[in-house]
Amino acid sequence: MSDYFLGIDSSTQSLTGILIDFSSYNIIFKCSINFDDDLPQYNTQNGVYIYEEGKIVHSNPLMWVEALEVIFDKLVKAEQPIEKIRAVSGSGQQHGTVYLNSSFEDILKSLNSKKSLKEQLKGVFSRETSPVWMDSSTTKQCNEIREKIGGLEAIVNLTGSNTFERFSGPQIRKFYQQSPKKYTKTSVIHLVSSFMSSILLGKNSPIDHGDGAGMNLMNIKTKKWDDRAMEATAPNLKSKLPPLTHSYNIIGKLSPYFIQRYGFSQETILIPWSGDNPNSLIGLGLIDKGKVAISLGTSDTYFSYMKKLYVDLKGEGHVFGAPTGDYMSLICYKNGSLARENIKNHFNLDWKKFSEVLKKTPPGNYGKIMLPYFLPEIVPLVLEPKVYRFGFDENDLEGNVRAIIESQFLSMRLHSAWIEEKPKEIYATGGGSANREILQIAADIFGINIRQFGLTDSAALGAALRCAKSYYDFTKQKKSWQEIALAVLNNQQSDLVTPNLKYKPLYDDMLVLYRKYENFVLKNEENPKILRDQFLKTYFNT
Ligand code: XUL
Repeated sequence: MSDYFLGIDSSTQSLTGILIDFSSYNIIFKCSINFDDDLPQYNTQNGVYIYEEGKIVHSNPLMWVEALEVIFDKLVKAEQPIEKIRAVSGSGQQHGTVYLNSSFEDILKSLNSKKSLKEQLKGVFSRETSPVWMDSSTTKQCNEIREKIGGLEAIVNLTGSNTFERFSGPQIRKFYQQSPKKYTKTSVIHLVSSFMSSILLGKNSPIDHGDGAGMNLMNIKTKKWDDRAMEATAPNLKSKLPPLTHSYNIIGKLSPYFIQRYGFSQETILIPWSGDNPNSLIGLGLIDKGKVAISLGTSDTYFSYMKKLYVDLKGEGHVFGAPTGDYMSLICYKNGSLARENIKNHFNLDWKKFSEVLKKTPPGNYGKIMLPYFLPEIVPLVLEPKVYRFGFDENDLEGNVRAIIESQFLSMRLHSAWIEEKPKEIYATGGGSANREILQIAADIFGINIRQFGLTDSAALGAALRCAKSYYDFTKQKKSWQEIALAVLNNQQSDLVTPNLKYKPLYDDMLVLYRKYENFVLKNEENPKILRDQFLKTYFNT
């Protein structure tokens, strides 16, 4: 008999469900709900609400709940074998926080399967909207928490990351400082992942070590909530945080609501939801050393599996828990797909035309360099959005198209240098990874092969694979992570994008130039104009 596993990804712009059949290792159902298009009543733009020129970015937790209901309705409509789904898990955009009042758990425990979730859950929030990972309005709180813990090295060593504007701890502190009454009325604070997991569980779900590490509240070594970090963040926080758990634990059975309403089996188990990046680690099979992934989605991320804990004392990168129980390193960019789309839309291009321009323009882009801070940026930290162009202006179609892509990967190569595990091959995921021309530039800049998969939803797939691992371990038919992840992954169509090594010296030099422009703009260092002239002479004979 077949075993089916369901993985759900609650991401910034959409909610996706993937159902895998573990007898054939195939994905048998996939469905995505786009928040802007499919749930227009919430009035989001790219899944979020943006205030104060991009500094404050929130979303609507009730919208995520409604999207979950739509996915389940679609599973039923498509006559999928819901009663044979053995386990469910999920993936959430990281760092976002959901604030709930004391009615939350009681309501979850007594859900009426004749009524919608949305209808029954609309009164459970002590804060109507949720700050998400795109928010960068907590610099003050970041400084306060870091100072209380003892400075940069102390907070990095304790939590695996510097304090970051989007991280949950600084966000919670801001809420406590600005709305103390509402903070007091908050009984529990969830991450997006553990909030969605709670709904399926029918009570408060624990937070897993993967996503818990993105809060500046968990001790990265012991994987426990840290008293000092909680005290530095907000009073009585300990009583408002759910417990932590291993990502592969079974946290219970699916709530009766889903059994009655959608026809799931009473035996369906739940694996805790995790962050989208830890899930993608599994979805891409990054379970041994030397493998690195780039995810080109709303955020662009660069991440790798780590056997041993290794932190970035410079404070730009992060260490999260990996769903295997080990660690992962990550850097994250806010100017990912929205920055690419900005240029595409500015010149009225479609993706096909965008790719054609990439194909016909030369590596090195005649020395045209862009610092693409359309939105505030995380790496390097830029709080005031502004796009800088050197050697061209905003009307130069070809220059802009190539510059946005080159700048994104030059920045990625530059700021990932702290990660000790040097990649032998890079796996690509996320919507942007479907574009071969973009990946060709990435391969040339890194000088490494890039594997492009047909399936771009590695976070939802990772959640489904985590279900399979826990289910088989639990039913005593233990399977290794390799067996689980590679079985499905090897079934996916994939293509290798090989670097053109002829361009290695050019991109090595361009990287130096890019770094100098970054330092010129952000650290007031010298204008590298002379170096740019030399670059032009060497590679473009001008
Ligand atoms: C990672 C991060 C983003 C979000 C949204 O630290 O902030 O990648 O998880 O995808």
